[in-house]
Amino acid sequence: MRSQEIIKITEKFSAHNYHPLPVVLKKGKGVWVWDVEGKKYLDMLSGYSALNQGHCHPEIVKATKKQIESLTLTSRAFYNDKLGFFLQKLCSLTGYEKALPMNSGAEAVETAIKAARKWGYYKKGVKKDKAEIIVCENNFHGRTITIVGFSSECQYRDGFGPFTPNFKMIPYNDVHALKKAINKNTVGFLVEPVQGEGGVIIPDDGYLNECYKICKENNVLFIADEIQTGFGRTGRLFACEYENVKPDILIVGKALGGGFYPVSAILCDKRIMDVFKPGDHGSTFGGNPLASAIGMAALDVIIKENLPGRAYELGNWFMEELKKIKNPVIKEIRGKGLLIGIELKKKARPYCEALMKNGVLAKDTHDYVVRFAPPLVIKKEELKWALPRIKKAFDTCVF
Ligand code: IF1
Repeated sequence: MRSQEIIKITEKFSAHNYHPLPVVLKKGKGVWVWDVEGKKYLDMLSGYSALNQGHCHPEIVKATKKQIESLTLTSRAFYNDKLGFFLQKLCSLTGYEKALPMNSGAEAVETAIKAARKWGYYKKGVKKDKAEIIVCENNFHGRTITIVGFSSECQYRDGFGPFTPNFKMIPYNDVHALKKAINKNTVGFLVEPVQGEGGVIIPDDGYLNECYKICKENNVLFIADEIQTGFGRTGRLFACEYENVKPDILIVGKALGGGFYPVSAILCDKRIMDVFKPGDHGSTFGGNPLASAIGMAALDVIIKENLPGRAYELGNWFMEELKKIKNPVIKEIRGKGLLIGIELKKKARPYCEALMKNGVLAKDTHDYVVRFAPPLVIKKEELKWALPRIKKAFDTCVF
């Protein structure tokens, strides 16, 4: 069946909550994907950084096949033979005492919010229902009612109220604003080390470290959402490492499932995680044996193939190459590792359509930014293959 027919069926039966590029993908391998007509594209979005390991990584395929034929789900009403080892690997890799496994990123963010609030009441002594969490303008932490309730993006909130109270919003990259916003009821500061959806916004050097210190001084939990920036994307295993910050609660997702399966978690030490007692929190699929087997394989690939180091080296080189593309429509090129944004003076969508015609798949964010976030297994030759096609898209796309 041709793309157009498949698009028609999809549009007929699917909610219109997305406006995809008109390409119908059928196969993925490494950094490459093919549409139903057999055309090949370089994937420069990687499922929004859930595919750091590339499409259908053979090691993760092997682990998935092995597990899927033995045990996929037990619920947490019983133990299974994979979860403990998965969380042990995750904790030893990140340096935390405990992990709580969930599925989607938003679920992990909600779990972090619950942990911070409960810690506030039972450990910090905040009065019942008074706990406050500080968030940043231009944040993206997921799509639940509580999370969009503290979004600054009108569209994400429109028609979904009323929202969960006690979230305070401050400007991103403003240390003083954090200091001013903290009071005796503040239990946490939730922040993305780089605002991905916000348009690849990178804070000043020292911002995260300064905020971390302020949180420490005020007994406030520093909560890092590394769902998109984690597992090598920005050139370190976690973006917070650039500033020697070890968050009180680390939120992870996306690439933890290697693009095969939704796997997310929060990581923290016992002094926080122990606020959860049996029955306080849960999830049907959280920590299932299939997710755990996939998660272990996904982590092994990140380490064995040195994905953070690759992102660092190739990201710096690629950014410099992109800066050589001189085109008046380009306002700014910014990025960290292989999380790169090209801010345009015009709407970015037509440029993404032109890129698609040239065999490069990328997505616009916040209307004016083209985001380049390829799988971290990408080779320099593949980026070299992309550069003239990216240049051509900018040079030929006149609208
Ligand atoms: C969409 C954005 C990216 C995230 C961070 C939590 C979550 C995400 C930092 C929630 C998810 C996804 C969601 C997807 C598009 C994509 C996205 F543009 F929406 F913001 F990547 F930038 N924290 N981001 O980036 O994780 O529940 O989705 O597993 O909603 O359109 P999730």
